[in-house]
Amino acid sequence: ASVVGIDLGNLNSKIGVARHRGIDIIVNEVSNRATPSLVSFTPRQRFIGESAKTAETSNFKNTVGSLKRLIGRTLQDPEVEEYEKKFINAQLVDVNGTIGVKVNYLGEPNTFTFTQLVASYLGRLRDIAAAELKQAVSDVVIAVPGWYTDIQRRALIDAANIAGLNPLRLINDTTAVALGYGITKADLPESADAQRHVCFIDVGHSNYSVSVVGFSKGQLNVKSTAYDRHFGGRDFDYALVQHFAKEFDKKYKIDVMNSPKAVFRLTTGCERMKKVLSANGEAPINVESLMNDVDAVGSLKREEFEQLTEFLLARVQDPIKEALAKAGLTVDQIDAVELVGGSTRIPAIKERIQSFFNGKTLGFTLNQDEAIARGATFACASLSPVFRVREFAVHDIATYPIKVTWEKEAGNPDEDTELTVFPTGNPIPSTKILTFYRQGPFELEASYAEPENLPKGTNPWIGKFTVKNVEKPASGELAVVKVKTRLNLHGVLNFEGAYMVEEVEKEETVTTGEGEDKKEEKKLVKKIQRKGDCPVVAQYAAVDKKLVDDMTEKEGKMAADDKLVMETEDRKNALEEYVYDNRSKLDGRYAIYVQEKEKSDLLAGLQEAEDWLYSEEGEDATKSQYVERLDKLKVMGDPIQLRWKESEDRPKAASELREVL
Ligand code: ATP
Ligand code: MG
Ligand code: K
Repeated sequence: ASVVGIDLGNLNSKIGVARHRGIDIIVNEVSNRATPSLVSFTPRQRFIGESAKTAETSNFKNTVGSLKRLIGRTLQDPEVEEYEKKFINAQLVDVNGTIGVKVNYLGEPNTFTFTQLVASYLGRLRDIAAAELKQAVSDVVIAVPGWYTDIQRRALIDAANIAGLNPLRLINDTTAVALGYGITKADLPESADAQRHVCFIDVGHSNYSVSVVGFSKGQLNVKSTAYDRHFGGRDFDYALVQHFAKEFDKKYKIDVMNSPKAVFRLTTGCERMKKVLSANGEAPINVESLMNDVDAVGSLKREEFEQLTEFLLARVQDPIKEALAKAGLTVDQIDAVELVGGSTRIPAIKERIQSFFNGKTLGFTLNQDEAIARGATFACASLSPVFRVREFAVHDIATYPIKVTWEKEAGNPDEDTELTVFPTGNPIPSTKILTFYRQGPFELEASYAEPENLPKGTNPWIGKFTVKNVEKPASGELAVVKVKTRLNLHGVLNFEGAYMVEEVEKEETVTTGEGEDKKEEKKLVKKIQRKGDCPVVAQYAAVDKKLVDDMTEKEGKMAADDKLVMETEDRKNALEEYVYDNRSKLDGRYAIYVQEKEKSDLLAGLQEAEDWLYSEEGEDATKSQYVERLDKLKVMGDPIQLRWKESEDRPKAASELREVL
């Protein structure tokens, strides 16, 4: 089995693998360590990752990003309208109550949910990892924002399963960073009472997370987390887009904001400018044929950039303040501050953070772009049975409190009807046993206890649990039913089962007294005894298994189609290459090894193949047609090549022989 960790970023994703010498962040097919988080659809095939990015400008309406933002959401979520829409060029649609896109694929309109899109994308990452490891990839740990809700986590697990992956854990982004930090530190305090407190700050493309973590030897304890879910590099880019749209409207009389394509082009230019401004006091922008054939140019000073983005910069300290308050720690009690995520390169962000910490030195000891993937890979290694890593306990906490509610039992008027089973800060994972006194079957519902803190529009309902076959005991009292609930390693809530118990009196041997007074006595003691499991039915706010199976089948078919398109392309290229290669060599290096008749036959064959390749039929033929044509030419051409090759090798062999003599 392989060990793989994925940082599913909104802009780019990174993949880590564990090998016996350590953890490596691996490169994709064009040798990049980060792979664009994009899926695109064309009349012929899908492009995913790097190839989707390459084709984005010409196919931007059928290129879909924001994958991690929209999985598990609905089209009606007010946040989609308010924050997400402006970053998406594809048409958003509702698909059976979840959000999806409508794109042109294979010449027809098609809809896909974001679960499917993420599955397609994870499939690409899986292939990149498999190519690097030269083995099939299944076990993974995927990093997610700590603010992901139950339904987002379930959707991501579905997506991973659709891609044939087995997520051992969804790990919260900053927890992954903390794990990567802690596991390599040799000097952590021995005692858990003298923990080292580190504040981790991740500002990425779309979101901003803070966590305060206590470290001691062999363990980390997440103390608190805080988020700004709508704060990241893309918001800075968009502020620049709005600024230059106005400027270019004045300067060139073009209405950029009303042309999605122009906004897309301008965004690319603005992101570049933003990065240049991190290292320079002033930067140019230059967008060729922005719209109406206008080549737009401009420039901006860093101070102006900071003024334009003050509405964002003013929010930088808030999550840090909140995280410290929740952890009950002051700035002075924080031993180190570690920054990760691409947007912590913005000088003004660094300054605001630094000033919050009264000038404390900010740490960049972690690889800013790769720390999450690295940590996720460590987590996968420690969960994997095939890998031995140093023991390092990760004590993470729940972000949102979860309550369980039920109807009052008729025979028990004083009974409460709800309980916050997993409060904020509850450890993850965690199992709790609830006790109910019932005279018959009953239902429980789980939901988030503070819906106002969830991403806006999230349905707080998590699931329903029906406990059947509950009967009053012969004694006439209420049955005592225990229900097992678990917040698992993914941060997902499950009802795991129910069983009845009864109180019985049992004879037990009890030891009393000490020394000479020591006596053994038989006594009747009351004991709780398990009576047997109740049949149960659990239902969650997730797509049902049948739909996941359908999506798995569809993904498998699309992946197979893509593979066939690529192989067809490959065989077409091979045929073309054979034609050109042999034609030029027949007059060159093969000339003395070929007879006149052979040569003219082969040349005729090559010509015929070339004509066919450029005909309508040959332009777009099947893989087997290209293979067949190539094989036919090889029957004529390969013997000639062989003769040449043999005579090339012969003198070499002779000279080698001479040397030996
Ligand atoms: P998210 O964490 O929101 O899912 P992500 O993980 O893909 O997104 P990162 O890779 O951490 O995001 O960061 C990407 C962001 O960092 C982009 O907005 C990018 O423009 C920005 N960025 C990268 N380098 C610089 C730089 N030198 N100056 C300013 N911003 C930068
Ligand atoms: Mg990130
Ligand atoms: K292990």
